[in-house]
Amino acid sequence: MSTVRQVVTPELRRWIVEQARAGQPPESVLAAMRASGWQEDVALDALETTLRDFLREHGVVPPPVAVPAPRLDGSPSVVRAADRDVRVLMQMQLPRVVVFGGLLADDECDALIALARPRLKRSETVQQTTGGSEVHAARTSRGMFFQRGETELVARIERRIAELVHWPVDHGEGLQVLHYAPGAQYEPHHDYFDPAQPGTPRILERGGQRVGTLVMYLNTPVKGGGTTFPDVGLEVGAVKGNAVFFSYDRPDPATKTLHGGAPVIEGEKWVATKWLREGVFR
Ligand code: PD2
Ligand code: ZN
Repeated sequence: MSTVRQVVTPELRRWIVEQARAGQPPESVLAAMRASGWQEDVALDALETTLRDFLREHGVVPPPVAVPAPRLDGSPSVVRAADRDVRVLMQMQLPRVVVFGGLLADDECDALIALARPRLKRSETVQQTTGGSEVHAARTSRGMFFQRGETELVARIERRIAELVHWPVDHGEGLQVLHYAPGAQYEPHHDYFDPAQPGTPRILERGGQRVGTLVMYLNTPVKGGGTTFPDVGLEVGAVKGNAVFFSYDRPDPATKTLHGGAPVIEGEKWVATKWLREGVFR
């Protein structure tokens, strides 16, 4: 068996675009490439990169935009965020991920849980086909949203986050609190809205794309419940008061920000998520 890797030719790329234009589903394009002798991995790679470039050239995948970003030049161990010193525990460039220690005080975590608990409902996911929302099996947690600035505590945390990642308070969605019972998880997903989905334009009317996420841990599960980034084999442990921040400068898997909530094995898990938009979220 030959191990020489085949090279994708411009002719193959043109042919792939023609097939896509003719409405052929990717699986049949792939099958046709395999039948004419293309190696599986080369065919898949050609399909993915050709279609991605095609979508970008045709304005379906927008160019990179400015994103929220903590200022970590000089690798400080602590950064000041409004009223609090926050530890920097880990950072990564691609995906852009920063893990913070002590973003929230223990009593702030407890107070958020107490405020959220009576308002929890089965979590819904934004329905990208229509722009509405739906209950989804991939998300077995319960959740609720605060209004931005709803209480003095929520407003204080929002100001802290805004200073931490240098992004205006009014570009943030309302804080979401999620509760995971044992066995509950959040399967890997991207937080940005897929530009290819028909419901996305309606979602983007309110503040544009999501460009960053901050997941704050409100308790420490006994086992499980970390936040995973499968593209890079990273798992951030859920530790009370800590937080994981990640940003994505375009709504594209190239940002490597696929992430999920690992199943809670023992104990329970509470998080508060702040999603940040490109523009003012109303
Ligand atoms: O709770 C988590 O770890 C988690 C994982 C993936 C939260 C989110 N996504 C989110 O709120 O977007
Ligand atoms: Zn997420």
